[in-house]
Amino acid sequence: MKIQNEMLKALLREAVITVRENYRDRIVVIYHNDADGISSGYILKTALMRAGFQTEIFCLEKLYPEALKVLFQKKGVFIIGDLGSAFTKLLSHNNFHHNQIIILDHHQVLHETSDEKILLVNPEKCGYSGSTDISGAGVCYLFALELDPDNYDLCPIAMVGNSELPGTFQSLSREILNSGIMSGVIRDDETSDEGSYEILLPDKEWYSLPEIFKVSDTLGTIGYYQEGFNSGIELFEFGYTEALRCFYRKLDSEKNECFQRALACIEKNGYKNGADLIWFDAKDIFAGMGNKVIGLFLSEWKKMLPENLCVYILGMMNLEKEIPGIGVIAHENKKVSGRLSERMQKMVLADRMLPLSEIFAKAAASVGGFGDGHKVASSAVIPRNKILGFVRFSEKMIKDFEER
Ligand SMILES: [Mn+2]
Repeated sequence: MKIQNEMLKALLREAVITVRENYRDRIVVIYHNDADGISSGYILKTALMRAGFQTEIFCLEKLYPEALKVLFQKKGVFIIGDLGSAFTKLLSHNNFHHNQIIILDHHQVLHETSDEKILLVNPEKCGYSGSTDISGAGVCYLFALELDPDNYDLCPIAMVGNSELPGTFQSLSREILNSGIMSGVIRDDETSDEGSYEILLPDKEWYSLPEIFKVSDTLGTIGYYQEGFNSGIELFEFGYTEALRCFYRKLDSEKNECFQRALACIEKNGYKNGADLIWFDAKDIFAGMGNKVIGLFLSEWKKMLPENLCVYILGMMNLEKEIPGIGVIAHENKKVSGRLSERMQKMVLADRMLPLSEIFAKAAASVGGFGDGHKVASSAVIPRNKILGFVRFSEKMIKDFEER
């Protein structure tokens, strides 16, 4: 696959050179826990191992400062896949050994970093959209190709990550797809609708791309506190085994039960109405599940809301005190997730209303938390007792924007 964009090409080349020049005895890979993140982690681990680098991999659902403090005690090159773009300040601040950090990501870049120890590889800097053109795994795959063109067999995994993009594949994700079809690791799914694909995994079996996306996402997010991200890596390494099918079905039914409980709670107690936004605090309904579950729930809830509603939709849940693979951290935090009703989504995409990513980053910072995301879907971590502050700040930002 040939990348036409000179700037992106140069960034990828710089990333590979930076790894080679700074490598001593290990590379620490940090990856996100959803389908795109696990795809990123698998691609990085595999490509780096093939190139002869020692790697250690860690899955994080958020760049918690407490987790970064533990991880940065290690010395080495750090590569962060599918998260980090909005958090270069936080990374600089916790990087006390001055390790070299390379971010391979597609989330919105809020400000360019001046820290020379951080290399931010994000196609958004090169004129692409991280919301529609390429995923984190897509970026990791382009990096893997730059490391060695023989890594083209990782293309199916890049497409698992790209499957989180809305609509049909376009731009860079389309080019990755086409190159996979050309090299025979991706094919049309003849049993399904137009635009549906099958991918070849290392067990030499063909699988439905949407199915592998859905399964890896559930393993990593719903199963986060049961180390489902390791099962996700296993899925890419050994295929969709009977044991993984069992685990997936268990997680999926647990999730559905909790969705029913949350919807029943809204039915009974209602939800909160603000100016241009509505919100629901699920509290401990999703205890034991990774925090993406609240975003998934919002997407379900959104489908049931009246069609003419034009609002930002917020959902909250309490966060666990444990970070798998890191340990227990002393925090009393909430996860806030944001989505848009259909009408509001049209407004935001036409730049007639504020993108969620901007609201979440600023509103979270205003109450001592942190947030990021994409225009139409975002998340934040804030102190438990700061929900109202977060909501009020968001409302004020929206109002100021409308009155500008
Ligand atoms: Mn992603």
